[in-house]
Amino acid sequence: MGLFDPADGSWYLRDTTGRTTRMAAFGRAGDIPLVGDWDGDGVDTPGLYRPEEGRLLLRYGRGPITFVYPMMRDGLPVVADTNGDGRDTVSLARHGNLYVMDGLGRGPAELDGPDPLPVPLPAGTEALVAGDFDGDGRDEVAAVRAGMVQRVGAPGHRPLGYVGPAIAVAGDWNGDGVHTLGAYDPWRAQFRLHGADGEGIAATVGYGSLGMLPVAGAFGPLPGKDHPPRLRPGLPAMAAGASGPEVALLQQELARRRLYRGPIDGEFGTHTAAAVVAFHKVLGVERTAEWGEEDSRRMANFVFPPLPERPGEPNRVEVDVGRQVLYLIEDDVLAEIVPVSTASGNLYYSVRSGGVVRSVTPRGDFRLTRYSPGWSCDWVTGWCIYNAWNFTTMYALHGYPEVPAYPASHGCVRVPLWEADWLARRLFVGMPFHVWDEYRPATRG
Ligand SMILES: [Ca+2]
Ligand SMILES: [Ca+2]
Ligand SMILES: [Ca+2]
Repeated sequence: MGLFDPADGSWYLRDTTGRTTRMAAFGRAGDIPLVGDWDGDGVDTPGLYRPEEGRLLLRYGRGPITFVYPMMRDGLPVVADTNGDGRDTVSLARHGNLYVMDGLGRGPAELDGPDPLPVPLPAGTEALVAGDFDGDGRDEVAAVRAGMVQRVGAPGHRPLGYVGPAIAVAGDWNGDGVHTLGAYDPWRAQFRLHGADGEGIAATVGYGSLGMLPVAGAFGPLPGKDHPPRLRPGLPAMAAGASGPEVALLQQELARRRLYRGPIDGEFGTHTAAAVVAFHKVLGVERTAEWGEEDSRRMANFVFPPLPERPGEPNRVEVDVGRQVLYLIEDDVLAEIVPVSTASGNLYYSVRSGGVVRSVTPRGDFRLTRYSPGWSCDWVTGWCIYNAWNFTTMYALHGYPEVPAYPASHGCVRVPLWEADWLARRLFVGMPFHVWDEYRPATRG
């Protein structure tokens, strides 16, 4: 196994005896590390896919000579020997389709012969991993979705395993010619090697730090005389005003958990604080805006809460009044978690009705019926709301300057202004909109 550190481009290759060989800097932040046997000599060597430039950079040894190939931009790469000729190539997924490529660094249109047929991926595929999972000498590609790893193009096969929020890799850990899953859990700084059944964990290895990206391969004989990377599970406590690479790592991980949509700029500002509050809301712990000592352990165990299944509604909004968040579901996959503030349940004097009323957010199954972009002000009450999406004639989802961590509105569903801008690009009139206090999945039996 090995780790790529995007902070300085270092590669740490760990051999089976546990010794480390450090490779000179190769790559930078934003690159996706790859490992493969590009020339078929039985030794895996490093490579990088640079999504924003559409480039594949390969090394045939551990030396500094790099070969550059053009590739499609903004894809999800996976290394596999899909035709079983002993050479690894890089296939690419884009827009929900996998393009299997048996040549290096070419787009489907530039391949000899007919274009490869794109293989549809399961909706919400987050990552790809490949290996010879059945031991027939050819690699299979598997898709990772919500932590479950499933072979692509093989419906009915049982999943290869569950890696949870960790980053999946595959390898022949015991040398029997069959690949099994592994995963790197960056919050525990730990590799977990799965057994053949995909379930049992055969071994765990503490290695590296949060922010490093895993690779796995047969690296051949290595000198193994270098220091291993600094072992550091999790992130230290931090709060608004903090800045630096550790804040950027926090932002990156909050974004990976669909809790943060701001820039990865290493500045712990309002947006990062709101995402930390949302993280605490989903967990059901004290809703502070500070990243605490115990939060790294919580993040390591973080899974999305169960949500109601709604056949025929692949795109919808679920407002969880109990947790004070909303879930945006797209293509039946949880796309984003946005903090909200719903009705306080308190009594207040209503200028409009001329009496004391109780603030209540209606529960039930609605649709977004009307969109009012920008600020809308009520001339009777003087209240102004931003980017309002009505789900009844009286109540709307809207942006508001104050979105406290507790229910505070008069009945509407408030979101922070920047989230209202962001949601404006994802919501649509007619979209199903559900409001409930708590969801508990029915237990079988
Ligand atoms: Ca090789
Ligand atoms: Ca091949
Ligand atoms: Ca196979």
